[in-house]
Amino acid sequence: DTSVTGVQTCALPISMGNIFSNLFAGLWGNKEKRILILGLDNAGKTTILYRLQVGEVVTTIPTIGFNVETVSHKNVKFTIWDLGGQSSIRPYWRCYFSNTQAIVYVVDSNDEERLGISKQELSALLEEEELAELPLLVFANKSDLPTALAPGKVSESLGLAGIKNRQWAIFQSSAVKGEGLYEGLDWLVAAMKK
Ligand code: G3D
Ligand code: MG
Repeated sequence: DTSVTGVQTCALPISMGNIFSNLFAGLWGNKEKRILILGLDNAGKTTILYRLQVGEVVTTIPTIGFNVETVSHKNVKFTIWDLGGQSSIRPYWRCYFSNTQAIVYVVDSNDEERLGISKQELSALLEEEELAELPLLVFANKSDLPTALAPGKVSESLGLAGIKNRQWAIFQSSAVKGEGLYEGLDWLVAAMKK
């Protein structure tokens, strides 16, 4: 069982390949939309983005001093940064919130020690007014490692069951093996259409 969801969903078996373009094809017309990919450093965010092969990831360092990575694919812009840094930059998160349609939160399911911090960062994120009601996809990443916690355990540690007023789902993934990513995104696209 690879997923625990806050709504009734089924992960359809889908083949890899060019499926990603198909997922997003014709979803939103021409208006640019944003998907945020966030989580602690070392969770696997950048690896996931490269694994999706949506294009060249561009790193920028705004004057406020944190790395923001972006890649655009059709009219969808993926924006990534590491949480868990200084709280002084938190007000600047908002600079990247406009036009956001969905949140992807990535957790290293082997990093038990930092699950508490990861939970706090997620809670802070979900309190952001501009992100209210947006669907949340959590990747319990690095599932290929023997010490990986089951997604149900990760879900419990993050307190996902307490999330109100948004659709959410957690999928285990291995960014290095390319497992679970499309299943998760398939759920997310369906959630965004609702
Ligand atoms: P971040 O962007 O969230 O900070 P990265 O994380 O994508 O840079 O990944 C951090 C490290 O974890 C990288 O290792 C990367 O290869 C590894 N990693 C990412 N996803 C997985 C996964 O699913 N399984 C395993 N086993 N490792 C993963 P390095 O050694 O390059 O620092
Ligand atoms: Mg990174």
